Amino acid sequence: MKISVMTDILEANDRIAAANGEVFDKHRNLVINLMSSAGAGKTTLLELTAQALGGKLRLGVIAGDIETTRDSERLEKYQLPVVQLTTGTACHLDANMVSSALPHLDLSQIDILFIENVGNLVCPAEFKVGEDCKVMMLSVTEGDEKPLKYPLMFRESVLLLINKTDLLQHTNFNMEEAEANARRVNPDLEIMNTSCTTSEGIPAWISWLEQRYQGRFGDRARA
Ligand SMILES: Nc1nc2c(ncn2[C@@H]2O[C@H](COP(=O)(O)OP(=O)(O)O)[C@@H](O)[C@H]2O)c(=O)[nH]1
Ligand SMILES: [Mg+2]
Repeated sequence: MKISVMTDILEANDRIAAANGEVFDKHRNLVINLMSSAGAGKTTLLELTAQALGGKLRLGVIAGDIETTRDSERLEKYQLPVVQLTTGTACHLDANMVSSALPHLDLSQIDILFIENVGNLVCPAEFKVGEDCKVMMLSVTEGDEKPLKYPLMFRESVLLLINKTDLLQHTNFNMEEAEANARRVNPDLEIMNTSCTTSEGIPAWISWLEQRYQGRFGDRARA
């Protein structure tokens, strides 16, 4: 007898993710599952996003980490509702963990909810959490071959942010090679180059978010 433990786990997860998705739809929340390896710049990007978009759209964050409330402390400075999930040993957020955060957020007061996943280039991509879409970051210090080595996250994402472009000159990261590798894995992937230090690409990211929100829910005015 063959027991497909992973299949069962993912099916159970998908059911909870679908229920989360219904809650998000009801509240007109655009939910972005933001993934990367540790240190690529997710929290820094969210800090910049809060500065740029804070007055226009109401943002909220669920931040996942193995330990500590460091990220939520950084983000709370921007007057955002933030819930920190510490996973203990788990290397990703799953739908059940995200569901447990929802009672701590007033979703009716949020337009875009970011789920900053645990820093890991593998596991987070396997789990739906009820998001509208997955967005990933790859920083130029990580290597341009990573899409080929860790294809799932690149395949599952709709947008790839290649971050830390300010450090390009100090690395052997080849931008064209990285983009070609990413598109080999996912031909539909949108790609933007960003630097949270120089703000290169940040306006394009902000426009992308605004358009995604509009495409999903129209104008911000609520029914
Ligand atoms: N040079 C450079 N450093 C960055 C950039 N984005 C983030 N960092 C730095 O990278 C480190 C990790 O960033 P953080 O946002 O905590 O990454 P996270 O683990 O993905 O949330 C911090 O020291 C940031 O200041 C960038 O675009 N350029
Ligand atoms: Mg972080």
